[in-house]
Amino acid sequence: MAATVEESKAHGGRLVADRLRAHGVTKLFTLSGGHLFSIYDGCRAVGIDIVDTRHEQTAGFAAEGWAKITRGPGVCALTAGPGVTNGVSAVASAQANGSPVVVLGGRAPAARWGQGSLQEFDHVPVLRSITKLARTAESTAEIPALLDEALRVALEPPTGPVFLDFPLDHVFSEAAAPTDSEGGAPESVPAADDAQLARAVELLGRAQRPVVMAGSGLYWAHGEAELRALCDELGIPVFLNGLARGCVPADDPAFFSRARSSALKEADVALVVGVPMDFRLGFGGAFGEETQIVLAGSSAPEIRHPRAVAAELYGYVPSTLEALRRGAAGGPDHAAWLERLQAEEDERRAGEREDLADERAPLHPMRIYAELAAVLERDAIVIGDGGDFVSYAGRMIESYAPGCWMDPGPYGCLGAGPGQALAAKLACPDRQVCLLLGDGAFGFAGLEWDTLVRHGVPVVGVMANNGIWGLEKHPMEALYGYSVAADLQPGLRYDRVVEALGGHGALVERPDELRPALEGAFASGRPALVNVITDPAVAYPRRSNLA
Ligand SMILES: Cc1ncc(C[n+]2csc(CCOP(=O)(O)OP(=O)(O)O)c2C)c(N)n1
Ligand SMILES: [Mg+2]
Repeated sequence: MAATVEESKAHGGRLVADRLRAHGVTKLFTLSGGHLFSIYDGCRAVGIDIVDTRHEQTAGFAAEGWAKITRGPGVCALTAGPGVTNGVSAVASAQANGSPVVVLGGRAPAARWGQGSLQEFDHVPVLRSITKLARTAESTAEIPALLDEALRVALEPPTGPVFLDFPLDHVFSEAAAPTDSEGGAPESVPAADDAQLARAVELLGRAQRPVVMAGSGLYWAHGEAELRALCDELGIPVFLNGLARGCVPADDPAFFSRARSSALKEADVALVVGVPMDFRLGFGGAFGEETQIVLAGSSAPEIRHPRAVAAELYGYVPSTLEALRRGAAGGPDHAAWLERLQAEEDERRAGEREDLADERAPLHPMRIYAELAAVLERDAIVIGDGGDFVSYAGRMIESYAPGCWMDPGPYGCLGAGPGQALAAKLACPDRQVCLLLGDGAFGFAGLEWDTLVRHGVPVVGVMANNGIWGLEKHPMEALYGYSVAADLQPGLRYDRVVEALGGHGALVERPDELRPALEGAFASGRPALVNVITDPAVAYPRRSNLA
C-alpha cells in the first residue's frame, strides 16, 4: 500500500517559530502586542524562550547583544506601528555594527490595508534604509521561505539586520508547514583575490614598521585565531577596536593600545582588518601619509575609501590572514619597533597610575576602574553605556577573549546597555556581566532592571553618577563658556530605584566603600546597581567630540 503523507497545517506564527527553531534560535526578545500573539504561541510550542522587556528599544538591543555574544542571529519581535518604530534606533545600531539581527514586526491586517486599522503603519520604507532586507509577508504560505531568506541574508557577509513584518490576517491564518527542518546555511565566503594577496604579502613581508588595526569585521568573520598567529609569529603590533577587542588577549606580547596614535602614524604598512576607515580612524588620517594600507575583510567596505589603498583582500578572512602569515614570514626583524612602542605603552600606563589611585570623594571615575580590575574575572563580559565614563572604560577595561566587550558602537546610541547586558547574561549565565553606566544613560532604559528581576538575570551595573551629561557639558563649556541642557540631579539615588524594582542596590560615596560594594553586588546573585558618586569636574581628555 502506498504511503500517503498527510500535509500538516500550522498557523503563521507557528511557521515563523518553526523556522527560527530550525536555525537554532532559542530566545525571542519582545514586548507584548496583540499583533504578535500567534508568534508567541508558535514560540511557546517549539520551546523558544520569550523574554519580554519594558521598551521595544531594549528588545532590539537585546537581540543585538545576543547576536554580538553568540555571533549567531539575535531575534526580536516588535508589535505593529509604535512597537516597530520604538525599535528603530536599535536596528540602526545593528546596521552600523554589522550585527545579524532579525526583527519581526506585527502589522495591521492586509485585508484592510489603507483603511486606518489600529497601529497601521508601513514599516518597510522606514526599515529598508537601515537593514539588508525589509519585506512584508504577502501570504501565510510564504512565511517559511521568507524566514529562511531573512536569516540567510542576516548572516551573510557583510552581516547585518533584516526586517520582516506579518499582517495580522496572514500570521493568524494557517498554511502547509514544510516537512524539512533544516536551517538554510549562508553561502560560504569566497577566498580573496590572488593578485591582491600577492601584493599584500610582498608589502607585509618587507615592512619595517608594520601594524595591524582590526575591528568588528574580524570578529564577525571568526578570524581571531589566525590574527593572533599572524601577529605573534611575525612580531606585528596589533590594535583592536569595536568587537575585535579581546580577539588578541590584552596580555599577548603583540597587543598594544596606548601607543596607537604614534604606531598608526609611523607605520610603513598597516593591515586594516574588518574595520572601516571612519571617524574612529580619522577617516584614514590616523595613519601616516606614507603608510601603505592593506585592507582585509569578508566583503568590500560599504563606505568608500577616504584615501588610496595598496591592496584589498575581500573574502574569507581566516584564510586571508593565514596566507599573509605564511607568505610574509622571514621578513625584517621588528624587535626595535616593538620595543619603541612598548616603551611608549609603558610610559602612558605609568601616567595613569595617579588617577587610578585617586583618593577624592566624590570619586574620580578612574578609581572605579582600579577597583573593578580586582573584581572582574578574566572572561567577564563588560558592557558600556554612557559618555565620558565609557570613554574611560574603553581605555581601561582589558579584554582577554572575543566577545567580552560591548558598547553601542559607531552609532553611539545611549540606552543600549541594559538590553545588551540582559542578552549577554542569558547567553552566558556562568560569566560575570558588568554594565558600566552613566547616570544620564540610565534614564533611557533603567526600568529594565524590572526585566532583569522578572527573568532572574543577575547583571551587575556600575554607575558613575556625576550628576551631568558629562560628555556634552564639558565640551559645550569649552566651546561657549557655558552649558545648557547638560545637568542632571546630583547624587540621585538610582540604587534605590533598582531596589524598588526588586534588585540589589548600593551607594558608594568614598573610595574605600567601592570594593566591598562591588563584591557585594556580584555576590548578591541578583540584578544589582552600584551607584558611585563621581566628581563632575573630571572630564575625559579628548581631542574631538563629534567627528
Ligand atoms: C540616544 C542618544 N541621545 C543623546 C546622545 C548624546 N550623548 C552622547 S554622550 C552623552 C552624555 C552621557 O551622559 P552620562 O551617561 O551621564 O555619561 P557621562 O558622560 O556623564 O560619563 C550624550 C547626551 C547619544 N549618544 N545617544
Ligand atoms: Mg553623567
